[in-house]
Amino acid sequence: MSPGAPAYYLTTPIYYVNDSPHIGHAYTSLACDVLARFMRLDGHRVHFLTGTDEHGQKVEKAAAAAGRPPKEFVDEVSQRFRALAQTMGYSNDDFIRTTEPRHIEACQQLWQAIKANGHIYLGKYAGWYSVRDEAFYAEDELKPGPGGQKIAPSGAPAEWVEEPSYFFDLSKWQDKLLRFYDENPDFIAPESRRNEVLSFVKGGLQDLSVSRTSFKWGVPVPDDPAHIMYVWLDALTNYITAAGYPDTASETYRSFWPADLHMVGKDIVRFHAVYWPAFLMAAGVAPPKRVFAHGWWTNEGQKISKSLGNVIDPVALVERYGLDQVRYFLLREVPFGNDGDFSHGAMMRRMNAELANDYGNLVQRVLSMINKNCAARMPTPGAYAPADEGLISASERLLPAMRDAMARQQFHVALERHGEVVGAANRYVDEQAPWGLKKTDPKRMETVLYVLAEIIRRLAVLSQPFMPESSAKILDQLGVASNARDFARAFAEGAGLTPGSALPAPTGVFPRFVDPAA
Ligand code: ME8
Repeated sequence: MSPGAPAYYLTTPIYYVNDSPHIGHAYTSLACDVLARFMRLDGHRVHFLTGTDEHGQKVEKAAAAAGRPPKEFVDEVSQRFRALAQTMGYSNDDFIRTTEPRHIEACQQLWQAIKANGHIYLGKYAGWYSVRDEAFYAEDELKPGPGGQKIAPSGAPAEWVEEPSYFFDLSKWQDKLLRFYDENPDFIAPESRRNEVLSFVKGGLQDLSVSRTSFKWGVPVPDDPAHIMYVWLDALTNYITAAGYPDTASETYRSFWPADLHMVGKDIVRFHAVYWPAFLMAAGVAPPKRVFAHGWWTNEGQKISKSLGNVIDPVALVERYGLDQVRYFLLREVPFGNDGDFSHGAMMRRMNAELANDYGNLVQRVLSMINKNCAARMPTPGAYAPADEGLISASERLLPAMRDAMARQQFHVALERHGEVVGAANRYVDEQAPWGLKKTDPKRMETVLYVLAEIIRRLAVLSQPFMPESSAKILDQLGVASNARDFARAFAEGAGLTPGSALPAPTGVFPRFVDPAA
């Protein structure tokens, strides 16, 4: 990648290490991974960050419940998130942990910058706090629960807290934030989340408590270590830590900050789209360019929760169905941004219909015909007929169509467009019936098989971000060199397969899934 290539910095949330990773965490990171791979193949210098959020009362309590010192506990659980990243094939460039010295330094520097600009003052917090959400709530946001409890909109219980606290003057940021959203209409997506954030900010903002004194597991406030920083101020700062902050003159910082995209779930949009830009503006640091808040997965119609015992383990899914199959399903099944329901039935339907029958069968039948009828060599095409031109130009339009969908994080649309070209290619096979041409018109048979091999090359180049292993297998079987698989080379004028080149024996790429329980 040339140093002059445009930079692209994207992040996942950093996950709490109070518990093992589940499908929800895998989903957000997967979406980022696909985008990171797409942008790399599309000529960008990508920095893809994920990591773990290791401070705060929730993690401290989880460590205590496990009977372990917090540091020992977070070391172990963080490792599980790292292992998940490997199992899922994530291509992250960095993995940040908030207990690292580089991060503690960045938090303290950011605090000092906000304070030096006059936006932090000492006071006393008396109000509601939910440890599970690590969030403060106003009285009118809470509902009564069993045993006189107060329940937050997320369903988490809140408790009354009274303690000395530093405050961030969030109430003064309403107009500046509204102006910022107005000037940056793409800052929050999708539209529904943008509207939610706008109405929250228009409703008026209260100063935010940004330090706690009743427990110790966190980053000490500079010059007043009896206070530790509010875990969200600590956590959000990870995004600039990993860009090199406070070294704002560094090459990494200048290339990658402001981040191009923070990908998050809809549960934490307020922290990312309200508090975070306000903190940054208060410190004189540019806010990120975009926050995309995706929807929520349920399991066979039920909320996913440990107490219901229906947590989906992504590793078990990958073992059962295959990595690329899981990657494909999660991003194809649900319009990105909407809520979605996981079901094994839907998983099997998609992998059998769209991967095995449509994409897989296209590849397999074309490669087998070439192997059998063209002596395992890439056929030599003659002049193209209108049907050939039609299919070739549909595949040419696919790159810009997918690029457009990916720029809007519409992963399902990118895959839908891809599936349309697969469908068109399968129809072309049926219409051209190359198996019947061997005796009647062998030159035409070669042209048809060449056109198909060429379409498959393009389809496989474009499915790499979603299904890296399977796409590589297809490209290997077509004899495409590994340095000719990025979009610029694969779609350059004159790029194509080499007639007469020897091809390996074809092997299936997308097996049909037979349900052992059926
Ligand atoms: O909130 N469906 O961490 P967290 C879809 N540490 N996505 C889901 C999901 C589900 N059922 N469950 C979880 C935190 N997620 C903070 C973040 S960032 C500076 C700090 C995903 O471990 C989704 O991305 O609770 C959600 O936002 C995130 O996991 C919450 O992870």
